[in-house]
Amino acid sequence: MAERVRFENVVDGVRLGSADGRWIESANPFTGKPWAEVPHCGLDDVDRAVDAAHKAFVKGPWPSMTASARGKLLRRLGDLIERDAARLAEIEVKDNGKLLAEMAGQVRYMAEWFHYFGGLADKIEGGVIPTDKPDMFTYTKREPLGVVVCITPWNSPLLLLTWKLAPALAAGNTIVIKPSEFTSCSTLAFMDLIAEAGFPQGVVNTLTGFGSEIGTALVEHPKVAKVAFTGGDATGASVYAAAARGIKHVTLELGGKSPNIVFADAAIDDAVKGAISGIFAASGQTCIAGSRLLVQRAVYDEVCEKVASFAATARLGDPMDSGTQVGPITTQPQRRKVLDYMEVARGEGARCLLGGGTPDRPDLKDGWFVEPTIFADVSNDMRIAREEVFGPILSIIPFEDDEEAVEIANDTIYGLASGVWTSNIRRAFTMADRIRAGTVWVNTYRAVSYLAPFGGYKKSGIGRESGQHAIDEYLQTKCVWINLAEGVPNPFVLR
Ligand code: TXE
Repeated sequence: MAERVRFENVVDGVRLGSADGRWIESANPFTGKPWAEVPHCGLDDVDRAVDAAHKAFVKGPWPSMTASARGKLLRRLGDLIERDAARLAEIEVKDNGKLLAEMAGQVRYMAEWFHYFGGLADKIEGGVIPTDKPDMFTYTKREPLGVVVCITPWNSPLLLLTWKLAPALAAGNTIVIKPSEFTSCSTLAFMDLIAEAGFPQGVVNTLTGFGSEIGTALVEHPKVAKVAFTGGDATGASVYAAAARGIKHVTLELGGKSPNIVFADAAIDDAVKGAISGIFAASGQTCIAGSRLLVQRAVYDEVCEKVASFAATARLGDPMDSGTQVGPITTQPQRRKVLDYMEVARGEGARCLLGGGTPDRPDLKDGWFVEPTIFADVSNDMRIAREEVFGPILSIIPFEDDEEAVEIANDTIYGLASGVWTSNIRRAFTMADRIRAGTVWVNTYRAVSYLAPFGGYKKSGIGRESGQHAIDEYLQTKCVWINLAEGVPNPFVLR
């Protein structure tokens, strides 16, 4: 048996396995073989992690630390991420099979969130309220919520953690991180940097294990104040229901079936590249995947042909190689799901322009690959146009005019992202107004930033991550009334 790397949790500043000594194997999607193991936590471990976070919230150095000192810790963490980005990215690739080129850039970019929210930490201000009661001095304070649980998925574990962790810590909360059972290693490695940056013990804790075993107990835990979740919509709904039972705050970042709309007046070659990056980057395993390509009939044949021939040149291979353009699917169940959707699309009568199965190459046989796949002549009522696949399958849907484009774009339960390709400025603004989604990209796709809010309309989620207001998701407002008058006039009458 090949040597396995063992990663342990961090609870109250101490590295440890699960209470009952069980482990979960973590497999490399390119080799199909386990390469590491992480603790298989159970219900006892849930209590241990939440208790540590709760203790750190109510006593010790964290609650009495100034906001400026907190900000400094976050900025130092950002610096350490810059230093260690290459190492963390390699761990991430071994776990999730995404391209090293993309992961290295992504991890380096994560530092910006910690620098930015570190800067915001001491700009959280309340206000003085000029109330109608002249003898009262009334002011507001904005305070942290308490223990925040960050539940992250397997597609971009560290980046999606960062979107939660940076604002939550800047606001003064303490944390329990529950990473995906498929990709916990990079999060556990990242915990070394939390310690090195100087965060007090118990401020950030981790809890690895299966969501189905410990997820509900964690969300329902009475000492948890908020859950920040990214994942599938079915799991998101059950997290929301569990949080509701305990009246907890939530942010949910869920799935998408995002429309990427090409008008006949667009720069077609740019639009083709936008369509490719919208669906084949990260092997389509992103919540913002532009999985529905809406193309105006006048350029429909041309766009279908160009997208298919461009995608046909994609180089599948080892995600660690700089020449690889498409890597494997992260998990075996997800690969099965993607392949099943190919059958669904065929059964519904969609026309397969490219791919449609697994690559027939001996060097890829151990990895969890599927071919970049394109279906044309899809209609928006087909399952392939309605359900999130989360893989490299593009559905191309024709439309006649702006009205029909808007109708098809919005005819979805989701509303996470969208793209519009046009050279008409009026059309660009009008589409941006009319598309019901949290992000609209015009003549580009997949741009995100620590400065810009991100989140979903409709079933794509609740709340926003990144940007100034993301910190509000981790704060609550207290109103303080100071009576400056002498005496209490009439205790039986509300003033
Ligand atoms: O994700 P889950 P899965 C979509 C995508 C994918 C589908 C299923 O379509 O095919 O979801 O993926 C934890 N209480 N996305 O099943 O279950 C789990 O351990 C609390 C979109 O892998 O949503 C993991 O840490 N937590 C997406 C996290 O939830 C629970 C990214 C996400 O896993 C839990 C990933 C429970 N009852 C998948 N059950 C995106 N929006 O980017 C599981 N978990």
